[in-house]
Formats: sequence, structure tokens, C-alpha cells
Amino acid sequence: MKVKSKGARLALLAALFIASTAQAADALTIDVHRDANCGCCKKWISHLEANGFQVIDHVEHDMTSVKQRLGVAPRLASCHTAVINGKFVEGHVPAVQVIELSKRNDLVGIAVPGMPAGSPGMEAGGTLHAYQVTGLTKAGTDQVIADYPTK
Ligand SMILES: [Cu+2]
Repeated sequence: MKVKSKGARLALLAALFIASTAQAADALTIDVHRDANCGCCKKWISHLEANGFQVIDHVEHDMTSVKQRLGVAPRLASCHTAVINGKFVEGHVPAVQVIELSKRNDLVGIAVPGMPAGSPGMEAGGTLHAYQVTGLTKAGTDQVIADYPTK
């Protein structure tokens, strides 16, 4: 997706702010599966890297089968699908929740379904839609991990 330069500048400022204030996470390695034409996926990767992640980028031809293989419930689907410590990260999940997931053993994955404006990698000129980070438990139920209200 195209981003206006003002939005890009704001995103950069936000990324710099997060990078300078976040605790130095030890080298967290994450695999990201994405379609070749996904621009917002690349922006999400930049968000992770700005927060200390080491990203292994996988360009895929069939994201639907990748999601099936990794256990992403269709109701949770977004664009890219990542894997950290054997658990999936679906969509534009903020780095802080990815770090949380890496330490939790009660969840098989977390997701930001769809592509809400204002989530990391989906900056759109200051538009902020409300969204939640949803965890998928081992029992197959959804659990709200974080709530980002509209501003
Ligand atoms: Cu996206």
C-alpha cells in the first residue's frame, strides 16, 4: 500500500520512539511468511526490527496454505503470518505483544485479524481504528491479550 510522506514520517518517529524506550530485548528471532506484493507486511517487519527482533523473511506463493499449516484459525486471519518459539503471530501485532507471546505457554498464537489502520505497519496518516490483540488458547478459545482503542 502507498503511504503519504507525512504518515511515513510519523511512523518513523514512532518507530524511533519505541526503539529508544523499549527494553533491549535479547535477540528475538522470528520467521515471517508473506506475499511478495505485501507492502504493509514489510512495514511490520521494520517495526519488529526497530524493536530488536531478528527477522527471517520468507516470501510465499500461497499464504492460505501457510496459515492452515501453522494453525491460524480463519476468523483470525490477516496478511502475513509469523512464527516465534513455535507459536504463530498473525497480522499487525505490536512488538510488545509478540514479546509477551514468546514467554507464554498457554497460547498457540496471537493475532490482529484484518488490517486495522494505525496498527504497526498500517499507519495511515494518523487514522487509528480500534483493534484488539487476540490470543488463541491451547483449548481453541479466543482470549483478549491487549486492547487498542480508537483515538
Ligand atoms: Cu497488512
